[in-house]
Amino acid sequence: MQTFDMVIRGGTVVTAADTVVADVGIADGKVVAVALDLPAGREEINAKGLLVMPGGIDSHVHLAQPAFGGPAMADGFETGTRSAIAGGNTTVIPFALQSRGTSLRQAVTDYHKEADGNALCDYGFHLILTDPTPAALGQELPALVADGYTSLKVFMTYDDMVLNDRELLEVFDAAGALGALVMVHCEGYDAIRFMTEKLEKAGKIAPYYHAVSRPQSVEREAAHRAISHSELTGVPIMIVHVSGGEAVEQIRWARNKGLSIFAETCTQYISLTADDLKGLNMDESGSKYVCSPPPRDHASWEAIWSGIKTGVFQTFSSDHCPFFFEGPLGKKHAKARTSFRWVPNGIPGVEVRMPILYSEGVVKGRISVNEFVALTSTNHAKMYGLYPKKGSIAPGFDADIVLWDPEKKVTISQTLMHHGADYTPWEGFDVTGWPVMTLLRGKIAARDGEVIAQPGQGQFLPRAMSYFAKAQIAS
Ligand code: DUC
Ligand code: ZN
Ligand code: ZN
Repeated sequence: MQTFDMVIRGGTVVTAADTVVADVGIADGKVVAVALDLPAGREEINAKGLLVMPGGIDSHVHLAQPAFGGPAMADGFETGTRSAIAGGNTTVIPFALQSRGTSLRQAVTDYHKEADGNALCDYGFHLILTDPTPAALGQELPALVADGYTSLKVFMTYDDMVLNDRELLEVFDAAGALGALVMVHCEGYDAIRFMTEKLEKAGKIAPYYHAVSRPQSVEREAAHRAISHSELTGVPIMIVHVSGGEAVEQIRWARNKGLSIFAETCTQYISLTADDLKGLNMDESGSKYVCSPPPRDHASWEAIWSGIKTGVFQTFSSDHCPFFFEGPLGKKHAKARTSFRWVPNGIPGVEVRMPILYSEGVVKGRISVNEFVALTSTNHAKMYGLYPKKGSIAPGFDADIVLWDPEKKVTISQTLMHHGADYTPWEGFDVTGWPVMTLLRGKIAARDGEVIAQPGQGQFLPRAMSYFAKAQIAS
């Protein structure tokens, strides 16, 4: 008879497909049984009244990354993954950024030094390709894809990262030949530069003007251009951090045309607005919300929800990109006060992604709990080559599980957070539904707000090819 290291008993097991009351039997870090009335395990967890869901996979986080006009980030791998676990996640996929003039392999080596031995949850890496030399595309990329770095991000803006159209086409082509998935940051470089300089000349330098400098048209134009390049090369792409209805329309149009365009949205685009950047009396507290693309308005929230409900978006991520608010490294450091363009660009959110989507989505009746699981876990695993190891609860999957109290009411506050940043953009935001226990490969990693997992418990995940990119190439 099967023996279990642990049985999670009597909870409501939710996957992307099904909702059933069942016990979950775990052995050697894997789910081995989902059934009624399993025999006793060595350890028993009473999950009555709780949802038993796959641990969250946040496929868009930045840790220990020196970029985005910022000083050092507020999170390295230890605090960032601690925060992830506290928020119900068991896997994150941060980025290994290639600095121009250096090799992709060097970037991967450097980020492993940051992550290995420090991470509390499992992790993979996307590459960020900023220097698409023939060697990078022809030699390094094939070798890295073979080693399990099967996705890469490119930027259409930022001085030190932007690729021109020819370069984008070359990267799409090279990635497509390998079956790697290309993630695209869609905001137009020249339009942003033009607006930034114009605003600064007019003395409009407060954090709020960050949002004015990159309106939806800037995202829409870039999204359309990326889609056109995808069409020309025949290579699927994932448009990340989509912020509003104008880009949604482009993606919907492309998908209706039969193009393989995938898309991600993030917590801030259903819960923050550009008005948050104003701060009190236009002071620098608006910088707490500076991220790119910027949060928009209530109409955009509705457009994003419509995209979520109609399948425009496969993944819902945090784009956790944490900076301090106070201090010489903070968002209001001396130079940042001279113009919005110098405000470190990003916000911390890995810990609140699941609670905010659950509360705004499931509790308010916009999505089903199964869609919640797809958007926060299963689709990330499928999109980024982690399925069927991660992303569901069924025999053979890693026992990465979050026990979720669907009734628990919490007011988000910095005092509850485990991240390294000194603030949360969602201070005072009320949610219903909260993770009460997180299991990583069958071991309790967090319980009732206390993180138990230790640095080094997280394992590096070499990833297979994207299920979606592969499927599209095959068809
Ligand atoms: N893009 C990201 O993906 N994260 C933070 C800032 C940015 O421009
Ligand atoms: Zn980006
Ligand atoms: Zn990002």
